[in-house]
Amino acid sequence: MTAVHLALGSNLGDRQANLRAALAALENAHIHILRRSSTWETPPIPADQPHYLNAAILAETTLPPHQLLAVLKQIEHHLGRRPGRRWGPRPIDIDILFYGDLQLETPDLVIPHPRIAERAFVLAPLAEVAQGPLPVLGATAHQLLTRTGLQGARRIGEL
Ligand code: PH2
Ligand code: MG
Ligand code: MG
Repeated sequence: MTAVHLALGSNLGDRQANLRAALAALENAHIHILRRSSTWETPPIPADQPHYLNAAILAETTLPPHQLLAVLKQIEHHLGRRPGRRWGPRPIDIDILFYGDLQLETPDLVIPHPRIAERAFVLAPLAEVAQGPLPVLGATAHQLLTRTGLQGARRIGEL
């Protein structure tokens, strides 16, 4: 079993329902959720799209990284995601933030996720599920969040 941190985002349709459906689909795919963040509403980057709901989870899985990625893509497709522009609006996005303390750089998968340290929409929920120093990065999510500021992210309730 490997501990993985995943980030979830939705800015189309019933955003909260999309996040919850993603959690159920992860459990069905034998990705066992150990901790879940609150739901956060966050300004979109880039700004020309609806606001996002974001969340983060700590889970454990036996799937190797690329198989985990394939399962996440299947779940995204199952929940209505279709190919679109990079950083464009989507009903669901599930990203691998950390996979144990693995460092990986392949064309389709980079771990840790490259932009964690700049993005409050990742760090605010992550800080709720990851208390200690983050793998590879060394700082805690809370410390990184203090540097970025909340960037308009606000906690809106239970996931
Ligand atoms: N995801 C993106 C691009 N921009 N902005 C917010 N607020 N939240 C996201 O999850 C997000 C984004 C690409 O994955
Ligand atoms: Mg993403
Ligand atoms: Mg993604």
